[in-house]
Amino acid sequence: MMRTILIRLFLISTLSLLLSCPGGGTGTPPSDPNIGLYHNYAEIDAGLHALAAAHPDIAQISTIGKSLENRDLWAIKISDNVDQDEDEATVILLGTHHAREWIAADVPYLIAKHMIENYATDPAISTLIDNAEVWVVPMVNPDGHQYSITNNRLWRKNRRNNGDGTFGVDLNRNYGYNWGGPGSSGDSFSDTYRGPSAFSEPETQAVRDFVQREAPTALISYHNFSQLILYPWGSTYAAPPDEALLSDLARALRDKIQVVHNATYVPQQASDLYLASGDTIDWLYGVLSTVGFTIELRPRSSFPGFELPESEIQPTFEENLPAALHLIDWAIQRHSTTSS
Ligand code: 0X9
Ligand code: CA
Ligand code: ZN
Repeated sequence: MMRTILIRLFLISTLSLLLSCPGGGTGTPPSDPNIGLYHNYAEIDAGLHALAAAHPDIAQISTIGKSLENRDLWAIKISDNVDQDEDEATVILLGTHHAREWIAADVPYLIAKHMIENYATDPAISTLIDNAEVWVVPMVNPDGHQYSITNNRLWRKNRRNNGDGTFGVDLNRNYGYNWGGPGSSGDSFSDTYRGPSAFSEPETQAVRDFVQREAPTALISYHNFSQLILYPWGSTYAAPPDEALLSDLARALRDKIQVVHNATYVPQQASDLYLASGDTIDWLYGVLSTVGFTIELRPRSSFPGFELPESEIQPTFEENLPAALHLIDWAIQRHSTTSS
């Protein structure tokens, strides 16, 4: 009798543990805001400022707006004559729209750091920086990221108080192209809640205004997980007008990633993963006709899912660096043939 109860208790607690952690890990809130080798908001803030202070000739800090909880959305611009807006190709790297996707902040942050710190010694990098304006915004959703550290490791959305007892809007369903279409939810409790209207959130408004101002030639939005390189469309199965160009570029990025640590990232149209409406890349491509990719970083599968061990930060950065550099190089070529 006692044994049956114990077994039952064991089964119930195991089951509820599994249910509470769709990412496959423990899902327990870390008590310490220090997240080891991952960078929290304060560390990225300080790190970006230190980089700009040490390399004022090629790196400049600015804020593109504020989050709902009033955190600055920091951007670092990397270019020669960094204080001038030159007629050069512009490439934007965006990180962490989704709170629990910590690696998606570290990868663009480490790419920015690497480019700045190797400008003086690596001719391939100095050529790119001399001919392009690279903007990196490592954390589009700092409020959610912080909440995923302090309260709920698997939090996804921002921290909007929806006024009905629920919190959060999915920033990657809040952009204003085909907003409200398939693969987004009108239910405020849902993890893919699109918000009350397109661009209802200060974070997506800030990205919209910033991207429109800078008019990039190409953009990457980092997410995890699954190891995918996704190109538009995401909200329809229809082929994008530039399908050949987009799939060729996605395969080139795949190859650049693969040679580093032999990791497989699969290039595909975003809707072939699943339909989702209101994401960054569909808006970018649909409204501005700009080439963009969602890169889903490590790991490959739901074990360990979002809870990627910190030992994988460095290799994930290393394999994504040459892909980002390749896209910058591509943007420089494209800019030189489309302008003048
Ligand atoms: O669902 C998302 O927003 C992205 N995946 S994640 O697991 N990081 O949340 C993918 C967005 C890509 N767009 C489409 N599939 N339409
Ligand atoms: Ca410049
Ligand atoms: Zn994501």
